[in-house]
Amino acid sequence: MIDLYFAPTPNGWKAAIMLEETGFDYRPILMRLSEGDQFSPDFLSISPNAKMPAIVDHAPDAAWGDAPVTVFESGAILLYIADKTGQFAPPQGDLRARKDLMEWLFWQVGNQGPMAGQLSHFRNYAPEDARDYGFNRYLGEYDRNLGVLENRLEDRQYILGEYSIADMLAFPWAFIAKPLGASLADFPRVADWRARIKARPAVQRAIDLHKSEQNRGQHRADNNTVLFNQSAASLRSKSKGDTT
Ligand SMILES: N[C@@H](CCC(=O)N[C@@H](CS)C(=O)NCC(=O)O)C(=O)O
Repeated sequence: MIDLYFAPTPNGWKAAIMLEETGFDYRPILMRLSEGDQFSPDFLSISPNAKMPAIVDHAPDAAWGDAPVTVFESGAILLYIADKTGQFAPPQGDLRARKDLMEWLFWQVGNQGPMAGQLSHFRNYAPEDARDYGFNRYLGEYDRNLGVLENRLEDRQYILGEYSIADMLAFPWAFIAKPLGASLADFPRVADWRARIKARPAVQRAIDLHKSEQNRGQHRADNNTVLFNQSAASLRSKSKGDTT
Protein backbone atom coordinates (compact mmCIF):
# COMPACT_ATOMS: atom_id res chain seq x y z
CA MET A 1 0.00 0.00 0.00
CA ILE A 2 1.22 3.47 -0.91
CA ASP A 3 0.00 6.64 0.81
CA LEU A 4 -0.19 9.55 -1.63
CA TYR A 5 -0.12 13.01 -0.11
CA PHE A 6 -2.10 14.88 -2.68
CA ALA A 7 -3.94 18.02 -3.72
CA PRO A 8 -5.65 18.39 -7.12
CA THR A 9 -2.98 20.49 -8.87
CA PRO A 10 -0.69 19.72 -11.81
CA ASN A 11 2.08 18.48 -9.51
CA GLY A 12 -0.36 16.32 -7.57
CA TRP A 13 -1.78 14.86 -10.78
CA LYS A 14 1.64 13.64 -11.90
CA ALA A 15 1.90 11.15 -9.01
CA ALA A 16 -1.78 10.19 -9.22
CA ILE A 17 -1.43 9.49 -12.95
CA MET A 18 1.50 7.13 -12.36
CA LEU A 19 -0.26 5.31 -9.52
CA GLU A 20 -3.39 4.94 -11.66
CA GLU A 21 -1.40 3.83 -14.72
CA THR A 22 0.39 1.12 -12.75
CA GLY A 23 -2.81 -0.01 -11.02
CA PHE A 24 -1.37 0.48 -7.56
CA ASP A 25 -3.40 0.01 -4.40
CA TYR A 26 -2.90 3.52 -3.04
CA ARG A 27 -4.56 5.75 -0.49
CA PRO A 28 -4.88 9.44 -1.42
CA ILE A 29 -4.49 11.72 1.60
CA LEU A 30 -5.96 15.10 0.74
CA MET A 31 -3.78 18.05 1.75
CA ARG A 32 -5.40 21.39 2.57
CA LEU A 33 -2.53 23.54 1.37
CA SER A 34 -4.30 26.82 2.08
CA GLU A 35 -4.63 25.73 5.72
CA GLY A 36 -0.98 24.74 6.15
CA ASP A 37 -1.10 20.93 6.17
CA GLN A 38 2.27 21.01 4.36
CA PHE A 39 3.94 22.54 7.43
CA SER A 40 2.84 19.91 9.93
CA PRO A 41 5.83 18.16 11.56
CA ASP A 42 4.58 14.77 10.35
CA PHE A 43 4.42 15.92 6.74
CA LEU A 44 7.77 17.73 6.93
CA SER A 45 9.38 14.44 8.01
CA ILE A 46 8.17 12.99 4.68
CA SER A 47 8.54 16.05 2.48
CA PRO A 48 11.11 18.51 3.91
CA ASN A 49 10.40 20.98 1.09
CA ALA A 50 6.83 21.36 2.45
CA LYS A 51 5.23 20.59 -0.92
CA MET A 52 3.09 17.79 -2.17
CA PRO A 53 3.09 15.31 -3.85
CA ALA A 54 4.87 12.89 -1.55
CA ILE A 55 4.42 9.18 -0.99
CA VAL A 56 5.02 6.61 1.72
CA ASP A 57 5.51 3.08 0.45
CA HIS A 58 4.55 0.72 3.26
CA ALA A 59 5.58 -2.37 1.29
CA PRO A 60 8.94 -1.56 -0.28
CA ASP A 61 10.88 -4.19 -2.19
CA ALA A 62 13.13 -6.43 -0.06
CA ALA A 63 16.30 -4.56 -1.10
CA TRP A 64 15.03 -1.46 0.69
CA GLY A 65 14.73 -3.18 4.07
CA ASP A 66 11.64 -3.33 6.25
CA ALA A 67 11.01 0.33 7.04
CA PRO A 68 8.51 2.25 4.90
CA VAL A 69 10.10 4.35 2.14
CA THR A 70 9.22 8.06 1.89
CA VAL A 71 9.69 9.93 -1.40
CA PHE A 72 9.18 13.64 -2.09
CA GLU A 73 9.50 15.58 -5.40
CA SER A 74 7.31 14.46 -8.29
CA GLY A 75 10.22 13.38 -10.52
CA ALA A 76 11.69 11.20 -7.78
CA ILE A 77 8.27 9.72 -7.01
CA LEU A 78 7.57 8.72 -10.60
CA LEU A 79 11.07 7.28 -11.00
CA TYR A 80 10.70 5.29 -7.75
CA ILE A 81 7.40 3.78 -8.86
CA ALA A 82 8.72 3.11 -12.38
CA ASP A 83 11.70 1.23 -10.95
CA LYS A 84 9.51 -0.60 -8.43
CA THR A 85 7.09 -1.80 -11.10
CA GLY A 86 9.36 -1.98 -14.14
CA GLN A 87 6.82 0.13 -16.04
CA PHE A 88 6.89 3.43 -17.98
CA ALA A 89 10.67 3.94 -17.90
CA PRO A 90 13.58 2.33 -19.73
CA PRO A 91 15.34 -0.37 -17.67
CA GLN A 92 18.27 0.79 -15.53
CA GLY A 93 20.69 -1.25 -17.68
CA ASP A 94 19.79 0.63 -20.88
CA LEU A 95 22.20 3.51 -20.34
CA ARG A 96 21.36 5.58 -23.43
CA ALA A 97 17.62 5.37 -22.95
CA ARG A 98 18.03 6.04 -19.26
CA LYS A 99 20.15 9.13 -20.02
CA ASP A 100 17.36 10.39 -22.31
CA LEU A 101 14.82 9.82 -19.54
CA MET A 102 16.92 11.76 -17.03
CA GLU A 103 17.31 14.68 -19.43
CA TRP A 104 13.58 15.04 -19.93
CA LEU A 105 12.78 14.37 -16.30
CA PHE A 106 15.16 17.14 -15.20
CA TRP A 107 13.90 19.39 -18.00
CA GLN A 108 10.39 19.04 -16.63
CA VAL A 109 11.12 19.50 -12.94
CA GLY A 110 13.72 22.25 -13.52
CA ASN A 111 12.20 24.15 -16.43
CA GLN A 112 8.65 23.56 -17.62
CA GLY A 113 7.26 22.90 -14.12
CA PRO A 114 8.68 25.88 -12.21
CA MET A 115 8.04 28.32 -15.08
CA ALA A 116 4.43 27.16 -15.38
CA GLY A 117 4.03 27.30 -11.60
CA GLN A 118 5.21 30.90 -11.50
CA LEU A 119 2.99 31.75 -14.48
CA SER A 120 0.06 30.34 -12.56
CA HIS A 121 1.04 32.44 -9.55
CA PHE A 122 1.18 35.71 -11.47
CA ARG A 123 -1.96 34.99 -13.47
CA ASN A 124 -4.15 33.65 -10.67
CA TYR A 125 -2.84 34.74 -7.28
CA ALA A 126 -0.57 37.80 -7.45
CA PRO A 127 -1.90 41.21 -6.39
CA GLU A 128 -3.14 43.19 -9.41
CA ASP A 129 -0.52 45.93 -9.02
CA ALA A 130 2.40 43.42 -9.02
CA ARG A 131 1.24 41.24 -11.86
CA ASP A 132 2.46 42.35 -15.23
CA TYR A 133 6.23 41.89 -15.21
CA GLY A 134 6.04 38.43 -13.66
CA PHE A 135 3.13 37.37 -15.85
CA ASN A 136 4.90 38.38 -19.07
CA ARG A 137 8.23 36.89 -18.01
CA TYR A 138 6.72 33.49 -17.16
CA LEU A 139 4.31 33.43 -20.09
CA GLY A 140 7.35 33.78 -22.34
CA GLU A 141 9.18 30.98 -20.53
CA TYR A 142 6.08 28.74 -20.59
CA ASP A 143 5.76 29.39 -24.32
CA ARG A 144 9.47 28.68 -24.85
CA ASN A 145 9.13 25.33 -23.09
CA LEU A 146 6.12 24.47 -25.26
CA GLY A 147 8.42 25.13 -28.21
CA VAL A 148 11.02 22.75 -26.76
CA LEU A 149 8.36 20.05 -26.47
CA GLU A 150 7.00 20.77 -29.95
CA ASN A 151 10.49 20.24 -31.42
CA ARG A 152 11.01 17.04 -29.44
CA LEU A 153 7.72 15.60 -30.74
CA GLU A 154 8.68 16.24 -34.38
CA ASP A 155 9.44 12.58 -35.09
CA ARG A 156 7.88 10.75 -32.14
CA GLN A 157 4.46 10.33 -30.52
CA TYR A 158 5.76 10.63 -26.96
CA ILE A 159 8.80 12.30 -25.40
CA LEU A 160 10.88 9.10 -25.34
CA GLY A 161 9.07 7.45 -28.25
CA GLU A 162 6.96 5.20 -26.00
CA TYR A 163 4.58 6.65 -23.39
CA SER A 164 6.61 7.05 -20.18
CA ILE A 165 6.95 8.96 -16.93
CA ALA A 166 8.51 11.81 -18.95
CA ASP A 167 5.06 12.37 -20.52
CA MET A 168 3.24 11.97 -17.20
CA LEU A 169 5.44 14.69 -15.70
CA ALA A 170 5.06 17.15 -18.58
CA PHE A 171 1.39 16.58 -19.39
CA PRO A 172 -0.34 18.30 -16.44
CA TRP A 173 1.14 21.73 -17.12
CA ALA A 174 0.30 21.47 -20.84
CA PHE A 175 -3.17 20.24 -19.90
CA ILE A 176 -3.95 23.57 -18.22
CA ALA A 177 -2.46 25.83 -20.93
CA LYS A 178 -5.72 27.73 -21.39
CA PRO A 179 -6.32 28.56 -17.71
CA LEU A 180 -2.70 29.77 -17.64
CA GLY A 181 -3.55 32.30 -20.34
CA ALA A 182 -1.56 30.44 -23.03
CA SER A 183 -2.58 28.70 -26.23
CA LEU A 184 -1.46 25.52 -27.97
CA ALA A 185 -2.53 26.89 -31.37
CA ASP A 186 1.09 27.32 -32.47
CA PHE A 187 2.06 23.89 -31.14
CA PRO A 188 0.05 21.30 -33.09
CA ARG A 189 2.22 18.34 -32.08
CA VAL A 190 1.94 19.28 -28.41
CA ALA A 191 -1.84 19.64 -28.84
CA ASP A 192 -2.11 16.14 -30.34
CA TRP A 193 0.19 14.67 -27.67
CA ARG A 194 -1.91 16.34 -24.97
CA ALA A 195 -5.12 14.91 -26.47
CA ARG A 196 -3.64 11.38 -26.66
CA ILE A 197 -2.63 11.49 -23.00
CA LYS A 198 -5.85 13.14 -21.82
CA ALA A 199 -7.86 10.31 -23.41
CA ARG A 200 -6.21 7.66 -21.23
CA PRO A 201 -8.63 6.35 -18.58
CA ALA A 202 -5.92 6.38 -15.87
CA VAL A 203 -5.21 10.05 -16.59
CA GLN A 204 -8.88 10.92 -16.39
CA ARG A 205 -9.20 9.14 -13.03
CA ALA A 206 -6.19 11.05 -11.69
CA ILE A 207 -7.53 14.41 -12.84
CA ASP A 208 -10.90 13.67 -11.25
CA LEU A 209 -9.35 12.81 -7.88
CA HIS A 210 -10.71 15.24 -5.24
CA LYS A 211 -11.64 17.60 -8.09
CA SER A 212 -14.11 19.54 -5.95
CA GLU A 213 -11.19 20.66 -3.74
CA GLN A 214 -9.47 22.68 -6.46
CA ASN A 215 -8.50 26.21 -5.46
CA ARG A 216 -10.48 28.23 -7.96
CA GLY A 217 -8.95 31.56 -7.05
CA GLN A 218 -10.55 31.90 -3.62
CA HIS A 219 -7.10 31.91 -1.97
CA ARG A 220 -4.94 34.77 -3.23
CA ALA A 221 -1.74 36.50 -2.17
CA ASP A 222 -3.75 39.21 -0.44
CA ASN A 223 -5.97 36.93 1.65
CA ASN A 224 -3.83 33.87 2.44
CA THR A 225 -0.38 34.11 4.03
CA VAL A 226 0.02 30.37 4.47
CA LEU A 227 0.22 29.62 0.75
CA PHE A 228 1.77 32.93 -0.26
CA ASN A 229 4.47 35.14 1.28
CA GLN A 230 6.35 32.11 2.57
CA SER A 231 9.89 32.22 3.97
CA ALA A 232 12.14 29.96 6.03
CA ALA A 233 10.11 31.06 9.02
CA SER A 234 7.14 29.24 7.49
CA LEU A 235 8.92 25.96 8.17
CA ARG A 236 9.29 26.86 11.85
CA SER A 237 6.26 28.81 12.88
CA LYS A 238 3.35 28.57 10.46
CA SER A 239 0.66 26.69 12.27
CA LYS A 240 -2.36 24.98 10.79
CA GLY A 241 -5.35 27.22 10.59
CA ASP A 242 -3.38 30.48 10.48
CA THR A 243 -4.62 31.82 7.17
CA THR A 244 -4.54 35.50 7.95
N1 LIG B 1 9.15 20.54 -7.39
C1 LIG B 1 7.97 20.05 -6.72
C2 LIG B 1 6.87 21.08 -6.79
C3 LIG B 1 5.70 20.69 -5.94
C4 LIG B 1 4.78 21.88 -5.69
O1 LIG B 1 5.09 23.03 -6.04
N2 LIG B 1 3.64 21.61 -5.03
C5 LIG B 1 2.75 22.68 -4.68
C6 LIG B 1 1.35 22.49 -5.25
S1 LIG B 1 1.37 22.40 -7.01
C7 LIG B 1 2.59 22.74 -3.16
O2 LIG B 1 2.65 21.74 -2.48
N3 LIG B 1 2.41 23.95 -2.64
C8 LIG B 1 2.24 24.19 -1.26
C9 LIG B 1 2.94 25.45 -0.84
O3 LIG B 1 3.55 26.11 -1.69
O4 LIG B 1 2.89 25.76 0.34
C10 LIG B 1 7.52 18.74 -7.38
O5 LIG B 1 7.73 18.61 -8.59
O6 LIG B 1 7.01 17.85 -6.66
